[in-house]
Amino acid sequence: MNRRNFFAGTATAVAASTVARSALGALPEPASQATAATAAPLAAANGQRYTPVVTLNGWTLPWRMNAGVKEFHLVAEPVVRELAPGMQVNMWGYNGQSPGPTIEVVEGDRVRIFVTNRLPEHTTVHWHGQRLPNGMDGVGGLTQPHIPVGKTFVYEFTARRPGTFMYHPHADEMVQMAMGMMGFWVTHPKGAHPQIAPVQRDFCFLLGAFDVDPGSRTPKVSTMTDFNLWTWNSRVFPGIDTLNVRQGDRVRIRVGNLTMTNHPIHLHGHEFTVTGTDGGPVPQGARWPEVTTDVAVGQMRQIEFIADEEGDWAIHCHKSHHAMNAMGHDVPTMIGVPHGDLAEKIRRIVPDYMAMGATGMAEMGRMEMPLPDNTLPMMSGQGPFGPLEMGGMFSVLKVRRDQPPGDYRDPGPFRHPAGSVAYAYESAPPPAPRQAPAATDGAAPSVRKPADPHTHH
Ligand SMILES: [Cu+2]
Repeated sequence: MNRRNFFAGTATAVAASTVARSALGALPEPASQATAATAAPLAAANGQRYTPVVTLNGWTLPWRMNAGVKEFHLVAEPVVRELAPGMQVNMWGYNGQSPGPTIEVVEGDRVRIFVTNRLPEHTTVHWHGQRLPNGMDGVGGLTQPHIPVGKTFVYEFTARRPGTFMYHPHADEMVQMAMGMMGFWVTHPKGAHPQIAPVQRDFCFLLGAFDVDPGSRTPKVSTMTDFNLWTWNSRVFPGIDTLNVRQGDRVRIRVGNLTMTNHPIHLHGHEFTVTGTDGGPVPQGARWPEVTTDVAVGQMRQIEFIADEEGDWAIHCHKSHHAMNAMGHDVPTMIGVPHGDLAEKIRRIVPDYMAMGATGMAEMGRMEMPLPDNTLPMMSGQGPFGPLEMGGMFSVLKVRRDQPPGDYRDPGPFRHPAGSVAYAYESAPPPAPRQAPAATDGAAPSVRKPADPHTHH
Protein backbone atom coordinates (compact mmCIF):
# COMPACT_ATOMS: atom_id res chain seq x y z
CA MET A 1 0.00 0.00 0.00
CA ASN A 2 1.28 3.48 -0.55
CA ARG A 3 1.07 6.25 1.95
CA ARG A 4 -1.70 8.07 0.13
CA ASN A 5 -3.97 5.02 0.03
CA PHE A 6 -3.13 4.10 3.58
CA PHE A 7 -4.65 7.26 4.93
CA ALA A 8 -7.57 7.23 2.53
CA GLY A 9 -9.81 5.82 5.25
CA THR A 10 -9.07 8.52 7.77
CA ALA A 11 -10.87 11.31 5.98
CA THR A 12 -14.04 9.24 5.76
CA ALA A 13 -13.82 8.41 9.44
CA VAL A 14 -13.52 12.02 10.54
CA ALA A 15 -16.31 13.15 8.26
CA ALA A 16 -18.74 10.59 9.57
CA SER A 17 -17.95 10.85 13.26
CA THR A 18 -18.53 14.60 13.41
CA VAL A 19 -22.22 14.41 12.63
CA ALA A 20 -24.10 17.70 12.84
CA ARG A 21 -26.31 18.08 15.90
CA SER A 22 -29.35 18.58 13.68
CA ALA A 23 -28.81 15.12 12.22
CA LEU A 24 -28.91 13.31 15.56
CA GLY A 25 -32.56 12.42 15.24
CA ALA A 26 -32.00 10.96 11.80
CA LEU A 27 -30.12 7.96 10.49
CA PRO A 28 -26.35 8.16 10.90
CA GLU A 29 -24.83 9.21 7.62
CA PRO A 30 -23.58 6.00 5.98
CA ALA A 31 -19.82 6.09 5.56
CA SER A 32 -18.52 4.47 2.41
CA GLN A 33 -15.08 3.33 1.34
CA ALA A 34 -13.94 3.75 -2.25
CA THR A 35 -10.66 1.81 -2.21
CA ALA A 36 -9.45 -1.64 -1.22
CA ALA A 37 -6.45 -0.16 0.61
CA THR A 38 -5.89 -0.96 4.28
CA ALA A 39 -7.23 1.99 6.23
CA ALA A 40 -5.47 3.41 9.28
CA PRO A 41 -6.88 2.09 12.56
CA LEU A 42 -9.84 4.05 13.88
CA ALA A 43 -8.77 5.49 17.22
CA ALA A 44 -10.78 4.69 20.32
CA ALA A 45 -13.11 7.49 21.36
CA ASN A 46 -14.80 8.77 24.51
CA GLY A 47 -12.04 7.78 26.88
CA GLN A 48 -12.22 4.08 25.98
CA ARG A 49 -8.75 2.56 25.83
CA TYR A 50 -7.87 -0.25 23.46
CA THR A 51 -5.58 -0.97 20.54
CA PRO A 52 -7.86 -0.62 17.52
CA VAL A 53 -7.81 -3.41 14.95
CA VAL A 54 -6.43 -3.05 11.46
CA THR A 55 -8.60 -4.74 8.85
CA LEU A 56 -6.42 -6.05 6.03
CA ASN A 57 -7.48 -4.22 2.85
CA GLY A 58 -10.43 -2.93 4.78
CA TRP A 59 -11.57 -0.39 7.30
CA THR A 60 -13.50 0.16 10.52
CA LEU A 61 -16.99 1.63 10.40
CA PRO A 62 -17.22 5.02 12.13
CA TRP A 63 -20.02 5.42 14.67
CA ARG A 64 -21.74 8.21 16.46
CA MET A 65 -22.83 8.36 20.07
CA ASN A 66 -26.52 9.03 20.56
CA ALA A 67 -27.63 9.29 24.19
CA GLY A 68 -25.13 6.67 25.30
CA VAL A 69 -25.75 4.31 22.36
CA LYS A 70 -23.12 3.63 19.70
CA GLU A 71 -24.89 3.99 16.36
CA PHE A 72 -23.67 2.44 13.13
CA HIS A 73 -25.15 2.45 9.65
CA LEU A 74 -24.55 -0.52 7.37
CA VAL A 75 -25.71 -0.36 3.78
CA ALA A 76 -26.05 -3.71 1.98
CA GLU A 77 -25.42 -3.02 -1.69
CA PRO A 78 -23.80 -4.19 -4.92
CA VAL A 79 -20.13 -3.20 -5.04
CA VAL A 80 -17.20 -3.60 -7.39
CA ARG A 81 -14.25 -5.06 -5.52
CA GLU A 82 -10.74 -5.10 -6.88
CA LEU A 83 -9.36 -8.56 -6.00
CA ALA A 84 -5.87 -7.47 -7.01
CA PRO A 85 -4.67 -4.92 -9.51
CA GLY A 86 -5.96 -6.17 -12.88
CA MET A 87 -9.12 -7.87 -11.68
CA GLN A 88 -12.43 -6.36 -10.58
CA VAL A 89 -15.39 -8.41 -9.51
CA ASN A 90 -19.06 -7.54 -9.24
CA MET A 91 -19.94 -8.41 -5.67
CA TRP A 92 -22.46 -7.63 -2.99
CA GLY A 93 -21.13 -6.09 0.19
CA TYR A 94 -21.61 -3.27 2.63
CA ASN A 95 -20.77 0.43 2.43
CA GLY A 96 -18.88 0.25 -0.83
CA GLN A 97 -16.75 -2.84 -0.22
CA SER A 98 -16.72 -6.59 0.28
CA PRO A 99 -16.22 -7.50 3.01
CA GLY A 100 -18.10 -4.80 4.84
CA PRO A 101 -16.39 -2.53 7.32
CA THR A 102 -15.26 -3.91 10.67
CA ILE A 103 -17.47 -2.99 13.60
CA GLU A 104 -15.40 -2.31 16.70
CA VAL A 105 -16.92 -1.82 20.13
CA VAL A 106 -16.12 -2.30 23.80
CA GLU A 107 -17.61 -4.87 26.16
CA GLY A 108 -20.75 -3.42 27.69
CA ASP A 109 -21.41 -0.96 24.87
CA ARG A 110 -25.02 -0.49 23.90
CA VAL A 111 -24.99 -0.79 20.11
CA ARG A 112 -27.62 0.24 17.54
CA ILE A 113 -27.04 -0.78 13.92
CA PHE A 114 -29.18 0.61 11.13
CA VAL A 115 -29.14 -1.73 8.12
CA THR A 116 -30.32 -0.30 4.82
CA ASN A 117 -30.99 -2.77 2.01
CA ARG A 118 -29.92 -1.53 -1.42
CA LEU A 119 -29.60 -5.04 -2.84
CA PRO A 120 -31.96 -6.29 -5.55
CA GLU A 121 -33.44 -8.78 -3.06
CA HIS A 122 -34.28 -8.98 0.63
CA THR A 123 -31.61 -9.61 3.26
CA THR A 124 -30.92 -9.74 7.01
CA VAL A 125 -27.81 -9.48 9.17
CA HIS A 126 -26.84 -12.24 11.57
CA TRP A 127 -24.37 -11.23 14.30
CA HIS A 128 -22.35 -14.45 14.38
CA GLY A 129 -21.28 -15.47 17.88
CA GLN A 130 -22.98 -12.68 19.86
CA ARG A 131 -25.03 -12.98 23.01
CA LEU A 132 -28.16 -11.00 22.18
CA PRO A 133 -31.94 -11.03 22.40
CA ASN A 134 -33.29 -13.72 20.11
CA GLY A 135 -35.16 -11.22 17.94
CA MET A 136 -31.87 -9.47 17.11
CA ASP A 137 -30.18 -12.64 15.80
CA GLY A 138 -30.99 -11.86 12.18
CA VAL A 139 -32.30 -15.19 10.92
CA GLY A 140 -34.81 -14.23 8.21
CA GLY A 141 -38.17 -15.90 8.73
CA LEU A 142 -37.19 -17.36 12.11
CA THR A 143 -36.40 -14.35 14.29
CA GLN A 144 -37.49 -11.44 12.08
CA PRO A 145 -39.13 -10.61 8.78
CA HIS A 146 -36.59 -10.13 5.98
CA ILE A 147 -35.46 -6.57 5.28
CA PRO A 148 -37.24 -5.72 2.01
CA VAL A 149 -35.44 -3.99 -0.85
CA GLY A 150 -35.09 -0.30 -0.09
CA LYS A 151 -35.96 -0.58 3.63
CA THR A 152 -33.90 0.04 6.76
CA PHE A 153 -34.11 -2.18 9.84
CA VAL A 154 -32.62 -1.48 13.26
CA TYR A 155 -30.71 -3.99 15.39
CA GLU A 156 -29.98 -3.09 18.98
CA PHE A 157 -28.21 -5.02 21.72
CA THR A 158 -25.45 -4.81 24.30
CA ALA A 159 -22.06 -6.23 23.35
CA ARG A 160 -21.97 -8.55 26.33
CA ARG A 161 -18.78 -10.48 25.89
CA PRO A 162 -15.41 -9.45 24.48
CA GLY A 163 -14.09 -11.37 21.51
CA THR A 164 -13.93 -11.93 17.79
CA PHE A 165 -17.16 -12.07 15.80
CA MET A 166 -18.48 -11.88 12.24
CA TYR A 167 -21.62 -10.64 10.57
CA HIS A 168 -23.30 -12.00 7.46
CA PRO A 169 -26.77 -12.40 5.98
CA HIS A 170 -29.10 -15.18 7.09
CA ALA A 171 -31.24 -14.70 3.98
CA ASP A 172 -30.62 -16.40 0.64
CA GLU A 173 -27.31 -17.22 2.28
CA MET A 174 -25.82 -19.32 -0.46
CA VAL A 175 -26.14 -16.49 -2.97
CA GLN A 176 -25.44 -13.57 -0.67
CA MET A 177 -22.31 -15.03 0.88
CA ALA A 178 -21.05 -16.31 -2.48
CA MET A 179 -21.37 -12.70 -3.62
CA GLY A 180 -19.18 -11.46 -0.77
CA MET A 181 -21.54 -10.32 1.99
CA MET A 182 -19.66 -10.61 5.27
CA GLY A 183 -17.87 -8.48 7.79
CA PHE A 184 -15.82 -8.57 10.95
CA TRP A 185 -16.82 -7.53 14.47
CA VAL A 186 -14.42 -7.03 17.38
CA THR A 187 -15.51 -6.43 20.96
CA HIS A 188 -12.59 -5.24 23.10
CA PRO A 189 -12.57 -6.03 26.85
CA LYS A 190 -13.74 -3.19 29.09
CA GLY A 191 -10.57 -3.14 31.20
CA ALA A 192 -7.77 -5.49 32.18
CA HIS A 193 -8.92 -9.03 31.37
CA PRO A 194 -7.24 -12.15 32.79
CA GLN A 195 -7.37 -14.00 29.43
CA ILE A 196 -6.98 -11.12 26.98
CA ALA A 197 -3.50 -9.61 26.81
CA PRO A 198 -2.91 -6.09 25.58
CA VAL A 199 -1.25 -6.18 22.15
CA GLN A 200 0.64 -3.65 20.08
CA ARG A 201 -0.84 -4.84 16.76
CA ASP A 202 -4.24 -6.36 16.12
CA PHE A 203 -5.07 -7.50 12.59
CA CYS A 204 -8.21 -9.13 11.26
CA PHE A 205 -9.42 -10.68 8.04
CA LEU A 206 -12.12 -12.99 6.72
CA LEU A 207 -11.42 -16.00 4.52
CA GLY A 208 -13.44 -16.00 1.32
CA ALA A 209 -13.87 -18.16 -1.78
CA PHE A 210 -15.23 -17.08 -5.14
CA ASP A 211 -15.74 -18.75 -8.46
CA VAL A 212 -15.19 -16.23 -11.23
CA ASP A 213 -14.69 -17.72 -14.69
CA PRO A 214 -11.61 -16.33 -16.42
CA GLY A 215 -12.69 -13.35 -18.48
CA SER A 216 -15.90 -12.77 -16.50
CA ARG A 217 -16.72 -10.45 -13.59
CA THR A 218 -19.44 -12.01 -11.48
CA PRO A 219 -18.99 -14.95 -9.09
CA LYS A 220 -20.90 -18.13 -9.94
CA VAL A 221 -23.16 -18.45 -6.92
CA SER A 222 -24.07 -22.12 -7.34
CA THR A 223 -20.51 -23.36 -6.91
CA MET A 224 -20.20 -25.53 -3.82
CA THR A 225 -16.60 -26.75 -3.70
CA ASP A 226 -14.77 -25.85 -6.91
CA PHE A 227 -13.91 -22.22 -6.23
CA ASN A 228 -11.04 -20.70 -8.17
CA LEU A 229 -10.24 -17.62 -6.09
CA TRP A 230 -9.28 -17.92 -2.43
CA THR A 231 -9.33 -14.59 -0.68
CA TRP A 232 -8.47 -12.73 2.49
CA ASN A 233 -10.96 -9.91 2.81
CA SER A 234 -11.92 -10.41 -0.83
CA ARG A 235 -8.33 -9.89 -2.01
CA VAL A 236 -5.80 -12.34 -3.46
CA PHE A 237 -2.02 -12.25 -3.49
CA PRO A 238 -0.35 -10.05 -4.65
CA GLY A 239 -3.28 -7.75 -3.79
CA ILE A 240 -3.28 -8.55 -0.06
CA ASP A 241 -1.48 -5.94 2.02
CA THR A 242 1.38 -7.05 4.23
CA LEU A 243 1.17 -7.20 8.02
CA ASN A 244 3.77 -4.68 9.16
CA VAL A 245 4.96 -4.79 12.76
CA ARG A 246 7.75 -3.57 15.01
CA GLN A 247 10.17 -6.16 16.35
CA GLY A 248 9.11 -7.19 19.85
CA ASP A 249 5.45 -6.28 19.34
CA ARG A 250 2.85 -8.61 20.69
CA VAL A 251 0.73 -9.30 17.60
CA ARG A 252 -2.81 -10.62 17.42
CA ILE A 253 -4.30 -11.88 14.16
CA ARG A 254 -8.01 -12.67 14.03
CA VAL A 255 -9.22 -14.91 11.20
CA GLY A 256 -12.82 -15.85 10.40
CA ASN A 257 -13.87 -18.48 7.87
CA LEU A 258 -17.01 -17.97 5.80
CA THR A 259 -16.00 -20.29 2.96
CA MET A 260 -17.15 -23.86 2.40
CA THR A 261 -13.89 -25.55 3.39
CA ASN A 262 -11.28 -25.35 6.15
CA HIS A 263 -8.08 -23.31 5.87
CA PRO A 264 -4.91 -24.23 7.79
CA ILE A 265 -3.30 -20.83 8.34
CA HIS A 266 0.47 -21.12 8.60
CA LEU A 267 2.95 -18.51 9.87
CA HIS A 268 6.67 -18.70 9.18
CA GLY A 269 9.46 -17.94 11.62
CA HIS A 270 7.41 -17.75 14.84
CA GLU A 271 5.29 -19.93 17.08
CA PHE A 272 1.90 -18.65 18.09
CA THR A 273 -0.88 -19.68 20.42
CA VAL A 274 -4.59 -19.67 19.72
CA THR A 275 -5.80 -17.24 22.36
CA GLY A 276 -9.42 -17.10 21.34
CA THR A 277 -12.12 -18.80 19.30
CA ASP A 278 -15.71 -18.03 18.39
CA GLY A 279 -16.63 -18.86 21.97
CA GLY A 280 -14.27 -16.37 23.58
CA PRO A 281 -10.80 -16.37 25.09
CA VAL A 282 -9.03 -19.73 25.45
CA PRO A 283 -8.05 -20.21 29.12
CA GLN A 284 -4.27 -19.83 29.59
CA GLY A 285 -3.82 -23.45 30.69
CA ALA A 286 -5.50 -24.76 27.54
CA ARG A 287 -3.17 -23.06 25.04
CA TRP A 288 -0.32 -24.73 23.23
CA PRO A 289 2.21 -23.56 20.67
CA GLU A 290 1.49 -23.96 16.96
CA VAL A 291 2.81 -22.74 13.65
CA THR A 292 -0.37 -23.68 11.75
CA THR A 293 -3.94 -23.48 12.93
CA ASP A 294 -6.88 -24.87 11.06
CA VAL A 295 -9.80 -22.50 10.77
CA ALA A 296 -12.84 -24.62 10.05
CA VAL A 297 -15.98 -23.46 8.28
CA GLY A 298 -17.93 -20.91 10.28
CA GLN A 299 -15.14 -20.59 12.84
CA MET A 300 -12.93 -17.79 14.06
CA ARG A 301 -9.43 -18.16 15.43
CA GLN A 302 -7.42 -15.51 17.20
CA ILE A 303 -3.67 -16.15 17.27
CA GLU A 304 -0.97 -14.28 19.19
CA PHE A 305 2.81 -14.19 19.24
CA ILE A 306 5.76 -11.93 19.97
CA ALA A 307 7.22 -10.79 16.65
CA ASP A 308 10.82 -11.23 17.74
CA GLU A 309 12.42 -12.37 14.49
CA GLU A 310 13.23 -9.69 11.95
CA GLY A 311 12.42 -10.42 8.33
CA ASP A 312 9.74 -10.98 5.71
CA TRP A 313 7.82 -14.00 6.94
CA ALA A 314 5.24 -15.70 4.75
CA ILE A 315 1.78 -16.22 6.20
CA HIS A 316 -0.58 -18.30 4.10
CA CYS A 317 -3.18 -21.02 3.84
CA HIS A 318 -1.30 -24.31 3.75
CA LYS A 319 -3.61 -25.89 1.18
CA SER A 320 -1.36 -25.30 -1.78
CA HIS A 321 -4.27 -24.83 -4.18
CA HIS A 322 -5.50 -21.99 -1.98
CA ALA A 323 -2.25 -20.07 -2.49
CA MET A 324 -2.92 -19.94 -6.24
CA ASN A 325 -5.22 -17.91 -8.41
CA ALA A 326 -7.68 -19.24 -10.98
CA MET A 327 -6.45 -22.31 -12.79
CA GLY A 328 -7.94 -25.30 -14.56
CA HIS A 329 -7.88 -28.36 -12.35
CA ASP A 330 -8.07 -30.77 -15.28
CA VAL A 331 -4.57 -29.92 -16.48
CA PRO A 332 -2.77 -33.21 -17.25
CA THR A 333 0.42 -33.84 -15.29
CA MET A 334 3.32 -34.08 -17.73
CA ILE A 335 6.19 -34.20 -15.24
CA GLY A 336 8.81 -36.57 -16.66
CA VAL A 337 7.06 -36.78 -20.04
CA PRO A 338 9.15 -35.32 -22.84
CA HIS A 339 6.25 -33.84 -24.81
CA GLY A 340 8.14 -31.67 -27.29
CA ASP A 341 5.66 -29.98 -29.57
CA LEU A 342 2.78 -32.26 -28.51
CA ALA A 343 0.91 -29.46 -26.74
CA GLU A 344 1.24 -27.30 -29.86
CA LYS A 345 -0.24 -30.07 -32.02
CA ILE A 346 -3.13 -30.63 -29.61
CA ARG A 347 -3.84 -26.90 -29.53
CA ARG A 348 -4.57 -27.05 -33.26
CA ILE A 349 -7.58 -29.20 -32.35
CA VAL A 350 -8.30 -27.90 -28.78
CA PRO A 351 -7.30 -24.22 -28.78
CA ASP A 352 -7.23 -23.80 -24.94
CA TYR A 353 -5.15 -26.92 -24.35
CA MET A 354 -2.40 -26.46 -21.82
CA ALA A 355 -0.10 -29.11 -20.40
CA MET A 356 1.90 -28.89 -17.22
CA GLY A 357 5.58 -28.57 -18.10
CA ALA A 358 7.77 -31.67 -18.25
CA THR A 359 9.72 -30.33 -15.24
CA GLY A 360 6.86 -28.87 -13.20
CA MET A 361 4.94 -25.60 -13.34
CA ALA A 362 7.40 -23.10 -11.89
CA GLU A 363 7.97 -21.65 -15.34
CA MET A 364 4.46 -20.22 -15.09
CA GLY A 365 5.61 -17.79 -12.40
CA ARG A 366 7.77 -16.18 -15.04
CA MET A 367 5.87 -16.88 -18.26
CA GLU A 368 3.71 -14.25 -19.91
CA MET A 369 0.64 -16.39 -20.59
CA PRO A 370 -2.05 -14.83 -22.73
CA LEU A 371 -4.89 -14.25 -20.26
CA PRO A 372 -8.52 -13.35 -20.84
CA ASP A 373 -9.50 -9.82 -19.75
CA ASN A 374 -10.04 -9.26 -16.05
CA THR A 375 -8.14 -12.41 -15.04
CA LEU A 376 -5.09 -12.79 -12.81
CA PRO A 377 -2.17 -15.11 -13.48
CA MET A 378 -2.39 -18.40 -11.57
CA MET A 379 0.78 -17.49 -9.71
CA SER A 380 2.45 -14.16 -9.55
CA GLY A 381 4.10 -11.61 -7.30
CA GLN A 382 7.69 -10.40 -7.41
CA GLY A 383 10.08 -10.48 -4.48
CA PRO A 384 13.60 -9.13 -4.24
CA PHE A 385 14.90 -12.54 -5.42
CA GLY A 386 12.43 -13.21 -8.24
CA PRO A 387 8.87 -14.45 -8.77
CA LEU A 388 7.08 -15.80 -5.69
CA GLU A 389 4.90 -18.24 -7.66
CA MET A 390 1.98 -17.60 -5.34
CA GLY A 391 -1.57 -16.33 -5.44
CA GLY A 392 -4.73 -16.51 -3.34
CA MET A 393 -4.40 -16.70 0.44
CA PHE A 394 -0.84 -15.49 0.88
CA SER A 395 0.72 -12.45 2.50
CA VAL A 396 3.83 -11.44 4.40
CA LEU A 397 4.43 -10.56 8.05
CA LYS A 398 7.10 -7.85 7.99
CA VAL A 399 9.00 -7.59 11.26
CA ARG A 400 11.35 -4.62 11.49
CA ARG A 401 13.54 -3.28 14.27
CA ASP A 402 13.01 0.31 13.12
CA GLN A 403 9.27 0.21 12.38
CA PRO A 404 7.90 3.02 14.58
CA PRO A 405 5.33 2.03 17.22
CA GLY A 406 1.84 2.15 15.75
CA ASP A 407 3.12 2.66 12.20
CA TYR A 408 1.44 0.23 9.83
CA ARG A 409 3.12 1.37 6.61
CA ASP A 410 4.93 -1.14 4.43
CA PRO A 411 8.66 -0.83 5.18
CA GLY A 412 9.64 -2.38 1.82
CA PRO A 413 11.60 -5.61 1.32
CA PHE A 414 13.77 -6.90 4.17
CA ARG A 415 17.48 -6.16 3.92
CA HIS A 416 19.10 -9.38 5.05
CA PRO A 417 22.28 -9.06 7.11
CA ALA A 418 25.34 -10.11 5.09
CA GLY A 419 25.89 -13.86 5.12
CA SER A 420 22.34 -14.71 6.27
CA VAL A 421 20.76 -15.72 2.95
CA ALA A 422 20.83 -19.23 1.50
CA TYR A 423 23.46 -19.23 -1.20
CA ALA A 424 24.60 -21.24 -4.18
CA TYR A 425 27.39 -23.75 -3.62
CA GLU A 426 29.72 -23.21 -6.53
CA SER A 427 32.32 -26.02 -6.26
CA ALA A 428 31.80 -29.66 -7.12
CA PRO A 429 29.84 -31.32 -4.30
CA PRO A 430 32.08 -33.28 -1.93
CA PRO A 431 31.63 -37.08 -1.99
CA ALA A 432 28.84 -37.94 0.42
CA PRO A 433 29.70 -40.76 2.83
CA ARG A 434 27.68 -43.85 2.01
CA GLN A 435 27.03 -47.00 3.95
CA ALA A 436 29.17 -49.85 2.63
CA PRO A 437 27.04 -52.45 0.83
CA ALA A 438 26.48 -55.58 2.91
CA ALA A 439 28.36 -58.72 1.91
CA THR A 440 26.25 -60.70 -0.53
CA ASP A 441 28.20 -64.00 -0.60
CA GLY A 442 25.34 -65.97 0.80
CA ALA A 443 25.65 -64.50 4.27
CA ALA A 444 22.65 -62.76 5.73
CA PRO A 445 23.00 -59.00 5.94
CA SER A 446 24.03 -57.93 9.40
CA VAL A 447 20.70 -56.48 10.39
CA ARG A 448 19.38 -57.35 13.79
CA LYS A 449 15.66 -57.81 13.69
CA PRO A 450 13.61 -56.93 16.71
CA ALA A 451 12.04 -59.97 18.28
CA ASP A 452 8.51 -60.51 17.07
CA PRO A 453 6.29 -60.81 20.14
CA HIS A 454 3.74 -62.87 18.17
CA THR A 455 6.17 -65.80 17.75
CA HIS A 456 6.57 -66.28 21.51
CA HIS A 457 3.29 -67.83 22.52
CU1 LIG B 1 -7.21 -22.55 2.35
